[in-house]
Amino acid sequence: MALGVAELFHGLFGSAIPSVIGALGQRVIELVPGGLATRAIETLGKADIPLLVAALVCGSLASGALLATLSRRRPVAALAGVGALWLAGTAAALAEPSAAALPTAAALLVAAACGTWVSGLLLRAGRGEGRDTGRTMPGVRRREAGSRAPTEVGRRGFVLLAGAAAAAGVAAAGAGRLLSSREPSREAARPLRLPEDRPAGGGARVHKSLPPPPEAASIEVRGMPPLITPAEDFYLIDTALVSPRVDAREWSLKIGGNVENPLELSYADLLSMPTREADITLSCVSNEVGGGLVSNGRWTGVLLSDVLREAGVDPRRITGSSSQIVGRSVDGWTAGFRTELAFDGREALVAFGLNGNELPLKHGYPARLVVPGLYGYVSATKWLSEIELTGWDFDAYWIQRGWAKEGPVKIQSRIDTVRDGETLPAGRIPVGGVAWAPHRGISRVEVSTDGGRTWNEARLAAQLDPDSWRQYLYGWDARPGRYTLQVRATDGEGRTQTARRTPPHPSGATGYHAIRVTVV
Ligand SMILES: Nc1nc2c(c(=O)[nH]1)N[C@H]1C(S)=C(S)[C@@H](COP(=O)(O)O)O[C@H]1N2
Ligand SMILES: [Mo]
Repeated sequence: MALGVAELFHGLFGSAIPSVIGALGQRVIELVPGGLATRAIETLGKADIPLLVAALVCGSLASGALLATLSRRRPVAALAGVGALWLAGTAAALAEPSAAALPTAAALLVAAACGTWVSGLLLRAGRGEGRDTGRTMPGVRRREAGSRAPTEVGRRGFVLLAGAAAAAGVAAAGAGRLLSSREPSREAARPLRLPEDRPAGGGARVHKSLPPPPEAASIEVRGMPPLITPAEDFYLIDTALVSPRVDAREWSLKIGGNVENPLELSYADLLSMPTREADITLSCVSNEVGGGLVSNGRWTGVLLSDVLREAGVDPRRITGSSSQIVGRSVDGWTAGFRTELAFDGREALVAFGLNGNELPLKHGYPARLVVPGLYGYVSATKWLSEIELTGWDFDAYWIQRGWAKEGPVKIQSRIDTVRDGETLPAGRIPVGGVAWAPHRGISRVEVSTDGGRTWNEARLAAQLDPDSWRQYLYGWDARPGRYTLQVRATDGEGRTQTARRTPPHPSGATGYHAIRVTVV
């Protein structure tokens, strides 16, 4: 009942009174050690959040039951327990950046009171039931002498009352969910509309778009991932239990900290700056060798360096106290990287478009950072609300949880067209996939079919951009037998992937992707 009423308040008042289950879940996500959190995401996949919510609801119901039981003998202790639960829920909710303190505390107090009141009602009804001694017809009960039970409803009555209470709780929760889902909701991204370009000679406002990828950049073979990952297939990693829903008309991006000229840009301001498209492969530090936490997007955005220059940042005058660029999200998440990287020529973007559309909600609408060559956890802040220049001593979200301070993407390659454990007919087998080393590009990919003793040069598709992954294909003339296939790539600077196997923690996995196949 308490949870239901809390959820109803959330539905009525939106993010000012956060969902208590949502907030508790969020705190659990933040408190579990980094490695464990990533592991959970990887092993549970998309089920991680439903499972977490289910666990929290069950836990809450169990603690309610415990307290109700306790209250029969020790009502004061039980009431203190209710107070503790209220405190925990309120603390969790108030840690949400959007929470309004007094209304939240008050709403949760009302919710806790509702729960306590209903429990009391049920307990008194149950007590009448419990002290019943006679074997009489259903619904007719004798009261034990001296019992203070004010109601005497019988077993059926009790079940009815409990059922009604449960139904009311569930209904309140359902109504709350329904109401909160009416907030600006758009799961599917709309086409990105940029303001009109000024006529030629009319000024600096330019929107640079890219031509469609050349055909030579794609190799058409079954199992090859598309050169540009469709937005709905783009890998997804974040700590948000529910994606923040930001209204772009009310949103703004602050650029502050140690800058000459702190500023605040509206969505319209941002879109009317010179924009460009860039093909950038984004990957997660927790991606295992051969894993799927990597995708290639065609991003639209404004150069981060342009935004920083607007704020008076001079790349020749970066000092200790402006050596880190920290991106802050509306949900409080942070990521940081060296300020130089915004000015070294790479297309670090404040991005608001993906594959020609607005950013999907899950990928950071209305704006996020994308920095070629850096893992997402140090750079790719979604639902971006602030860019702050600060000292290197500030540790962002995942750094506080034990991941490496700097997150350059390690060169990696993956076999996609053949799967581990597959049985294939003898003959020519296309062994292909993708290799990436943003922002250095890929110059060579080799495939081994004998467990790494000999290596064969793979054919490379044209390099779309050094920031993008590159497709490769090796035509393997396979005879029957059992084989271990491996792949390794060399980057644009001539450095070849290391064979040494290291786990994702703390700075990204290394080693060759290896799969076993049987040829018959
Ligand atoms: N606000 C916010 N931004 C975030 C994260 C997050 O948890 N919260 N996760 C980061 C991590 S670890 C990665 S790998 C990328 C993933 O971006 P995607 O979900 O769009 O693929 O987003 C980054 N940006
Ligand atoms: Mo990540």
